[in-house]
Amino acid sequence: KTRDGFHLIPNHPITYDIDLTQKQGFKDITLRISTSDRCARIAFNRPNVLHAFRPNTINEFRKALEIATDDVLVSVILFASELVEDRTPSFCAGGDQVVRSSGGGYDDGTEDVPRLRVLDLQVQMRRCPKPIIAVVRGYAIGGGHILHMMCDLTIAGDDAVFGQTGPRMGSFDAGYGSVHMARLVGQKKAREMWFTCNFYNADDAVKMGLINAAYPKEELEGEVARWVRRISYNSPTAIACTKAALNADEDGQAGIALMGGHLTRLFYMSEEGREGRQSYLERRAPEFHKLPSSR
Ligand code: S0N
Repeated sequence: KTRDGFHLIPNHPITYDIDLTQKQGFKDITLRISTSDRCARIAFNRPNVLHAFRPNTINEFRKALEIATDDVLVSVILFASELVEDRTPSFCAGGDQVVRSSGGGYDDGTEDVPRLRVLDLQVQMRRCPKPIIAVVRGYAIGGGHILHMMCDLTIAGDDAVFGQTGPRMGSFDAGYGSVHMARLVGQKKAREMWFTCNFYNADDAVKMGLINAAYPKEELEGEVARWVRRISYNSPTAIACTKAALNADEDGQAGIALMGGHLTRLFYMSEEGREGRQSYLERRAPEFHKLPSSR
């Protein structure tokens, strides 16, 4: 450990001591927590289809994200994928085209109506106060590419491949998948990615600002650990408020409401906030004038 408290030792990957996958009955994902590194890892686990997602995958992901968000021992959340021997590495190959329905969404028989559940996950990620880091090995394609863009940071192995395929296979995301991409890489590059459906390697992605860093795949887990330790050493409230501010720029009224929620939570902890509640409970007029004015 260094003087300011975080490990700089390379190749010292995170060890996970709690595995909630079975307890939660997850079939399409895994969920593990490291109490020593204050980190949760949610990983796609459908290697036979390059971790393409079906509605059940997304519903499990949403549940896992809720668990990680509410866990007071977790400071940083990783979105990753399980690596399986003899299978091509992949982060996520987007929506599972086998269960894409002509009824206006994806239908794997687990819900009454076909839905685009991944859009709900995107919003949940924006509202999550904790930093979410995408750890990308192999393909991040289509809706899988959008999910990495929705993460606060993306760290990739040198085998990563990024791209959209929608206009080639009859799909598009006219929400965050387009607008947020343009904020990340600029209008010209975003139009290039969507209109051509070209794929980009990890170096290209770093250069265009699509991801934060790329490492040789053998070193990725150790480097991810260093990012996690560096971030989880810092103030969670400062990070949550900064994330909300950076998102509010794009999220309009919903973004401002989230910022406002953080403010109210902090205000509740102030002398002024406490005096308001106390005076009500004691059936007396509030004595805000006796407190130092913060204006
Ligand atoms: C990734 C590609 C280029 C890899 O090619 P490669 O290495 O040759 O492997 P394959 O042999 O093609 O694949 C291995 C096995 O995996 C299966 N598979 C791969 N991707 C999918 C998939 N998306 N759905 C189902 N199966 C998949 C292959 O079939 C193969 O299986 P086997 O071994 O049995 O033959 C290449 O695989 C590729 O191009 N994949 C398709 C990528 C794609 O187009 N994804 C979907 C894009 N669209 C979305 O994601 C829409 C998502 C969405 O829900 C949405 C809706 C509204 C608004 C926004 C969104 C959003 O985008 O988020």
